[in-house]
Formats: sequence, C-alpha cells, structure tokens
Amino acid sequence: MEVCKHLYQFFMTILTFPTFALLQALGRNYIILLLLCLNFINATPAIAANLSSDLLKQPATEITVSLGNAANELKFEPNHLEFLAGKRYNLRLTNPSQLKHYFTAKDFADGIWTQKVEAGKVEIKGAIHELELKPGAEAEWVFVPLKSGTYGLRCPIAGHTEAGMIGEIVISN
Ligand SMILES: [Cu+2]
Repeated sequence: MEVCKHLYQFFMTILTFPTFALLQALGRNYIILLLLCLNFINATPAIAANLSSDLLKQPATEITVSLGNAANELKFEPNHLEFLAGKRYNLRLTNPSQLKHYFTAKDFADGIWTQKVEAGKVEIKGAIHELELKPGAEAEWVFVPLKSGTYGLRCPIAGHTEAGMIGEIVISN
C-alpha cells in the first residue's frame, strides 16, 4: 500500500493549506482513491481510538488459565477458552509447575487488541503473540477480542505439544 501512504502524506500536506480550489483541481477520481486509502490506513488507529474511549472503561472479565500443574502434567487448564468480541478481558496466566511453558496462540493474538501485558512490576504495551512463563510465574494479559473465529493454542516446547499441551480459543460475536 505504498501508493496509499504517498496519497495520505500528500493529503495531510494539502490539509495545511485552506485551498479548496486545489482539491477541485485534483479531480474526483483522485479524491475517491484517496478516501479509500484513508479508510485502509486509518482502520487500526480508529479501532484503537474507539476502544480507548469506551471499551477500556468497562471492567475486565477475569479468566485464569494454568500452564501445566503441580503434578507437572503437560496441559492447559482449562484447555478451552471462550471470549466475546468487543468485551474486555483479563486473562491471568499462571505456571504452578516446575517446568517452563509457553502460551502460544499467534492467530488468536492477531484477532485481538492488546491493551497491556503485566508481569511482576513490568507492563508491556503493544502486540503480543507469545508468552513464556517460567516455573511459578504469573502474567496478566488485558485485551479486547475483535475477530471471531476458532484459534489454536499450544506450548511449543519440545515434546509438550505432542504430549497434549494444546488448547482451543473461540472468539464469538
Ligand atoms: Cu509446556
């Protein structure tokens, strides 16, 4: 979408001049293409802006998922998670086992808007695709699901997926 970026920059430049005549001179097709591009470029920031104004004020529904357990069984508990698009969640991840585990759900992560991930005294903002939890670790993933679908969850540590450390995450409308 290099063309779009160029058009967008151009549009922002001419916005600084109050010259309607200039816009007219550009021709109708150019403007329509420009508006289509603006739509595309601004889609994600627009969603984020809406989220920050309304959705982020709603209390987060807490859901806890355990990566492994005290008996060192290789599984997620629970291994089936359900979320509603447009709601705010606090997914609490714990690792009560003596092994390191991952919470890996890349397609799911692409279908949500992450507000933050909190672990200890650190808060991480921005897109997250995978979390590694050392024995005894805890993390909180605060997000708003956006895209409905059924997504896979797994722990990619050698042997863990094969042993059944997998799960399913459903986002519905
Ligand atoms: Cu694991």
